[in-house]
Amino acid sequence: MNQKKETRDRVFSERLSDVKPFEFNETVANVFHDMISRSVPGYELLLRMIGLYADIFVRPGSRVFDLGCSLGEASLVIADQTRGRDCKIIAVDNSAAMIAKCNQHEALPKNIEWRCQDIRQTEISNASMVVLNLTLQFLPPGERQQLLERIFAGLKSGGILVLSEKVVFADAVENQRMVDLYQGFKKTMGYSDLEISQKRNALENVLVPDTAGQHLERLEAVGFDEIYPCFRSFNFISYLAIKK
Ligand code: GEK
Repeated sequence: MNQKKETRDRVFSERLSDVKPFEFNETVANVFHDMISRSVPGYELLLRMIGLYADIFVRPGSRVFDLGCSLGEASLVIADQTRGRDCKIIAVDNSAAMIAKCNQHEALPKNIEWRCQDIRQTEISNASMVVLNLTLQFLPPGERQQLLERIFAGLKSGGILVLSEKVVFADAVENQRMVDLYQGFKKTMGYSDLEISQKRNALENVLVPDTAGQHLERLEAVGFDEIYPCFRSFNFISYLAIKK
């Protein structure tokens, strides 16, 4: 089997008698780059934007937190953009399989610490940048505000939070339209109807999306002074939130 075949996401390609709740286990970690690249419209662009923000906002002597780092792609982009800037990147994920793969990256930048930890336990301080790239949606809804409060408290003045999320829409027609467009997008990326519907079932109650309004309200409530929805594609949105 060649390398390309091994890393193609086929996790939901066969009909499953029982679709279990989605887990970030070794099977998923092995194909995760392909899975997220084909499942999130604009994923590569989001990484480029994170690199741009790092270039502008990361301060020497500060720390960067990549919360729910998966394979560490955002951390690697940030490390590349901030080379020689004396900042420490703390990349956290509670999936041991993901962190094991992070440690296998070639030519690892020395200033990234890969941490297998629940982000609810991560102490955040002296941060000039915190990234929640498609992670908050996996926390129980009742615990999201508390995490954002801790992030805000741990950010230095002038620091930023990048919050990217899948969203739902309060209006049922708009919501269905976006779901249909998103499923159409996944088909253009090579997923079958079976893969799309089985993954959707597996994510039910595991990925619980908020509305864009809920995100805005929460970001304002915790104290962010400037909030920009810098990216939007179907039912995905990414905010740049700045602490004065
Ligand atoms: C990227 N940011 O490529 N503590 C730690 N990690 C968690 C927790 C938690 N409580 N809950 C979920 N995760 C990445 C992509 S993926 C998004 C992020 C997706 C981790 C989980 O193990 C997974 O690796 C990640 O959050 C979400 O830029 O798969 O849609």
